[in-house]
Amino acid sequence: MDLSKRKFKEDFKKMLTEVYSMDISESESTEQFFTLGNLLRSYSSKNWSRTNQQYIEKQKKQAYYFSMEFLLGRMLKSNLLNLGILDTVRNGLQDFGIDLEQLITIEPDPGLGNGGLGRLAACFIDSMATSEIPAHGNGIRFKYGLFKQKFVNGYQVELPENWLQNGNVWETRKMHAAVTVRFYGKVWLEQNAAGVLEPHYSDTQDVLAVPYDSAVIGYDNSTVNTLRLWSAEIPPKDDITDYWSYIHQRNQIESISEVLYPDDSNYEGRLLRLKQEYFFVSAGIQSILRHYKKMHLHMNHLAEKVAIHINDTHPALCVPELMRLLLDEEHMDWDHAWNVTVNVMSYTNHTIMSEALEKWPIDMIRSLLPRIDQIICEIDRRFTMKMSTLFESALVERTRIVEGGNVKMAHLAIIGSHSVNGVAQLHTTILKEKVLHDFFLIYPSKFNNKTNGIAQRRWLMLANEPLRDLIQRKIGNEWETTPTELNMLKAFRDDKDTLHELAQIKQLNKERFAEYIKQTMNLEINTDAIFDVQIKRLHAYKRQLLNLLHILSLYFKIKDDPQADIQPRVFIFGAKAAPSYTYAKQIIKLINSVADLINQDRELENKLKIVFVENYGVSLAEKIIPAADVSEQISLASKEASGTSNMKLMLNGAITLATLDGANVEIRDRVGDQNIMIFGLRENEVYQYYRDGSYHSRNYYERNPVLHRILDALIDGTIPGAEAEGHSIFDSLVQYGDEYFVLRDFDSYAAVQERIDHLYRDTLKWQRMALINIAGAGIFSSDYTVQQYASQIWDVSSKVHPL
Ligand code: 26W
Repeated sequence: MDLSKRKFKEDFKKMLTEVYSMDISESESTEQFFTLGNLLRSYSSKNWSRTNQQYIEKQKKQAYYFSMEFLLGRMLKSNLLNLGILDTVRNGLQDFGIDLEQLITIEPDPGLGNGGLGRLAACFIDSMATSEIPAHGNGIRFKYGLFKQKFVNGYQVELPENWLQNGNVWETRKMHAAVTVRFYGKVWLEQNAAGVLEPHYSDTQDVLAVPYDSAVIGYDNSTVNTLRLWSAEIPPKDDITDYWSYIHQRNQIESISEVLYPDDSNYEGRLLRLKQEYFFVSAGIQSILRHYKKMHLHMNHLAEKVAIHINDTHPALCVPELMRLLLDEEHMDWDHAWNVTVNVMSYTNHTIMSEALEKWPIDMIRSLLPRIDQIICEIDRRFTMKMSTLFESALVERTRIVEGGNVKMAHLAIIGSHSVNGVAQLHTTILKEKVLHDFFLIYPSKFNNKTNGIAQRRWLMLANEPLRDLIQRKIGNEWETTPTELNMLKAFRDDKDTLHELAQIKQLNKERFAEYIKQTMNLEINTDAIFDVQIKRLHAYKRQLLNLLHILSLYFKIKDDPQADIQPRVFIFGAKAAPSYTYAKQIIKLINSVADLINQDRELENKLKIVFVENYGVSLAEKIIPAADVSEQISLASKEASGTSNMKLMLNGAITLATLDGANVEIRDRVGDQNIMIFGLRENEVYQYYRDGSYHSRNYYERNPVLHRILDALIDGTIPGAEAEGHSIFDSLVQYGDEYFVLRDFDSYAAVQERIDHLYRDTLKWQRMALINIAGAGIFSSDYTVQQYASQIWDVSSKVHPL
């Protein structure tokens, strides 16, 4: 938008007076932040309503991205950037003596997600608006986001994250768009006068779903889409007979949108979670149908105007819920309703970890959602009947929805969708050949790949302004909307000045990060050291342990020979563990104890440090990633569906140290073997071990003296404070078979780490690798990913054409 500094300053002063009756000298950061937020709302409001109007007038097909999680991060700077007024506002505020960077910290970081899946949804809505795709987000307005993590004596402690405490400037409560969601009760079918079966309900518990809408502002265009998050409330009543039972009921209902479940890739069959899933699914679909009806088209044509995307299985109830509405409210017959439903729905799988696969006890569904239960059973009946004529019965048994007293949500999503995609090439291949092979036999054409992506606006333009400036000076700014243009940077691969500038920028970012660590953790870190970063959820398959064992090997090397020729390193960790995931929490404690041991040892001063940041999340990622030299992507091959921090770190010039897992494979294809550090078992080797059962981790302990010594350190008192954790982790690796092949991959990992040690000493060579990584990262922009979803899955329009 066009905005002069003079106009902005006027607007800002006026808004401050209107909202707070204050002038600038009296105001504090909080008032200034809310004023700026309100001003941005007013700047985008015209385009927001215009965008919606245009969608209606042109009868545009629209896509709705249903996701339990949207891990947005702070929105102030992102909105300023996308409106094109970041510099104007920064300068204008400066004239008032207000520092934008300080103001930004006033905004709470809404942690409405666990990790990769939630952050992906946030990158997607940014990219959809930027690519002018008519698509919106649909989710839950959790009162409490993912817990705040504290370390107490090295242990993770969880605290509530009350992000709404001071209100959320970006949202608008839309009371007129509220809908009712029904739980429990009895349902029966009766013929009406026209002879059609109609469902009747009694004794239901009704919940009012109230939407809160936020603007999703496109970058450098006039598209403003909507993120709609639902809040659960008690429906208004005018005859309250029992006050206390009313209060009790209200609390019970409000608990539905109270808190995000803190589990990542771990399914727990909690009733409240099932309520949450149905709640936002039912509210979202009802609201979509309401909107559709304004176009006065027949429900048979729904799939021509509406696409619904199921982000992992959490919203899989979309399938029976749309069926319910089409059958019961719109009186369609089963076959037409089913045809419409399958054409509307599409589904993304985000994990092959079997413990993540949702299956709900059918009895639980029957009592909570009686009508949905009937519809699921009917879908299952028709599926098994039809498939039995085409496939062997064992296959039909393995693929049916209701089995062993459980409803398998992935099966429901696959059967009810026209498209099923994985999130990286390798992941999709594993789905087709292994995890979902049975379904691939039945529905080969449903399967497709959409490799994940990241929003380069947040992860480069905002997080790393010095790098953005350098790129702009070298190749202009076409890449901002056509990210593969970053390729042009390759022309500078042998340009010493450019490489030196790159090195300087990295150094600056490292110093900034070091300063932050000094301030927040009172820890000094050597900025000449290699900053070696592993930031992601704590999970055994991601193998933070492998990293830690290697750190211990360096520790012994230096202790044995203080003159050892080792490049100084700072190992940076950021990770939350699910509160119920004991093993992951033990690993956190162990890392913290090793950090204490190493960080307090004067002999290791400036050579080795461990920084385990508390409460890792989007805002911390924005500080760490620009400062990273090495990106640790070391999951056991086949286990990480894609990974997305790998892409963010690459885009910021870190060198990837990786197994050939998830999107790492595609990163390697992009930059070539010389510019990435690959190690470890390949996916086929892992499966070979599974087949022949020939991995015996104890042999590695017994036969490898380096490993032997490191593992002994876990149990012989070398690491004070973590005796119990050390023993339990030792046992998991040596005694109980080392499920994720940590010991098997150790040598290969240590060997590439040593190569990194040497490579880093040649600054020009290192920066050349960094440059090639930055140049190759464009293809991993979520702009391309969503453009592919738009054209290949949703069949909705977009501005930029896919690759
Ligand atoms: C019901 C418990 C539960 C909770 C969350 C099961 C599964 C999940 C998510 C699917 C876990 C997740 O976030 N998966 C990650 O998704 C990212 C985005 O596609 C990928 O980059 C990561 O590799 C994958 O682990």
